[in-house]
Amino acid sequence: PEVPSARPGPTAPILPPCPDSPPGLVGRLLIEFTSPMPLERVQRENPGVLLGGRYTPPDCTPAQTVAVIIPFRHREHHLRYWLHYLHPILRRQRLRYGIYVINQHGEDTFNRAKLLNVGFLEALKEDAAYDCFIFSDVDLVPMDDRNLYRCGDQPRHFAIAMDKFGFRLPYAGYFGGVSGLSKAQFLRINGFPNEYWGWGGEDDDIFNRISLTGMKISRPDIRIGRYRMIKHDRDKHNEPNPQRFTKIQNTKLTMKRDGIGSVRYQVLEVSRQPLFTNITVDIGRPP
Ligand code: UDH
Ligand code: NGS
Repeated sequence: PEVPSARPGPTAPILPPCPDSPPGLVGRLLIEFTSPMPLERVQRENPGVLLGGRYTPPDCTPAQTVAVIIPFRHREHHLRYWLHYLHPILRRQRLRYGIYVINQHGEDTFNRAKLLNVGFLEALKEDAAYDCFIFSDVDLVPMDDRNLYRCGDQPRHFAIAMDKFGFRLPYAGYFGGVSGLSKAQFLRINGFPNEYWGWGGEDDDIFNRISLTGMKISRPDIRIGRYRMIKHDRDKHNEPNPQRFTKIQNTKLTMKRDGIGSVRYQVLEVSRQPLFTNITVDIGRPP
């Protein structure tokens, strides 16, 4: 018979550190966006995910706490596919994580990078333990679960082989789609620019910030960093920004004043859904 321990046990079990290479990954995945994806189904299939889209592995202690930040407006059906595919992947990767959808209020011009800055600050308000930030477009799903959504000693670019680019980088300095920075790396570049209204260039500005601060981008193997993008038409109120080409020439000057230290916004609603936290925010409009 079991002999009860003489000493009082700890309140929570002490779990071993999560392994560097998680067991139980499956590798290449079949990703498709054909049949509709009801949220109720995604919820049913992810019972381990806690309110607000939080998850902690039951069997080990992760080294990092990862906030996944998604810039968002009017893409509900993309979000359902994203949640359907990503929750099981992140779980198999043995991550402690939370999902933050940063929803731009109103119909003024979209501003992806500013929403990502908001996500960084608001995730930290939810949980000061976040030390790794993964910034993901809502329409990008990894095709291989060995593409681990965690941070390293350099900023990481995950979406390096997208189907729409023939599974290659479109250009050497491409940093769009899905990227990850530790809290320290993010603060070192003063976060992301707030002044790119409309489509294009903000990811190149972030690339410049990283290079200018002497960091190097880390990328997975090209056979592993594969992505499917959900096909869509150009959104309303996110037209190509005609100023983007001149702006990316000036990152060195602008990054000191424009970034996480200067972001102004107003949170309108924080709503903890079963599979994600939805933060609706007024980020203003272009000057
Ligand atoms: N996003 C929204 N809502 C918008 C605009 C952008 O949620 O109205 C978010 C979303 O996470 C998206 C990301 O910002 O994945 C990047 O924006 P994007 O998807 O517009 O950028 P992308 O380069 O598409 O993927 C540009 C238009 C391509 C039109 C191609 C027509 N065949
Ligand atoms: C570059 C854009 C990036 C964009 C990339 C891929 O030209 O912001 O194309 O775009 N830079 C500028 O416009 C300065 S895509 O083919 O995904 O629409 O991410």
